[in-house]
Amino acid sequence: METTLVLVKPDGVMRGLVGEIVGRFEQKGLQIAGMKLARLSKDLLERHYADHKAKSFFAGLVAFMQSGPVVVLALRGLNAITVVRGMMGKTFGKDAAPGTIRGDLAISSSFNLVHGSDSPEAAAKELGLFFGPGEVLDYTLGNRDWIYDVAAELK
Ligand code: FUP
Repeated sequence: METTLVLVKPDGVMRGLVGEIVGRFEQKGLQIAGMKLARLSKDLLERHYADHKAKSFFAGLVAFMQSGPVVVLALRGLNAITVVRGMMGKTFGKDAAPGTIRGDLAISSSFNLVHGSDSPEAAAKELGLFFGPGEVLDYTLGNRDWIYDVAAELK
């Protein structure tokens, strides 16, 4: 089982797409282990996007991420990091395949609806940045035994 950090970005919140986006993850079988609405500080975003600090789009990206509230999610499941990245699609909606969140719901080359951690190391870092102690929960989904072949997959 992996837990990954997902953000529904300000364009997703402002366009009323939170339910659609979170619903896709739920329908896939991913478990919501943490979820909250937040306004992100510049300091947090600079730490989150530290790898992009030298890029030309950095200032615009930070401004966009502060332009409205975001939904912060911790999603848990088998291969959750890779599964979520696949569901998001390519970085921008203009390039992303139909069937993906960005491919179905976005067309911009700046606004792209969602963020998802891209590696186990990034997930650990980002979950620590966005969630405080006790905000990511352990519980068993009521339909878990129909999402997974528990005996074979969750040993
Ligand atoms: P992704 O992992 O698909 O979210 O995309 P990246 O990690 O490559 O980029 C992180 C964020 O930087 C993207 F969500 C959007 C932004 N970005 C730009 O605004 N312009 C670019 O040319 C590349 C990325």
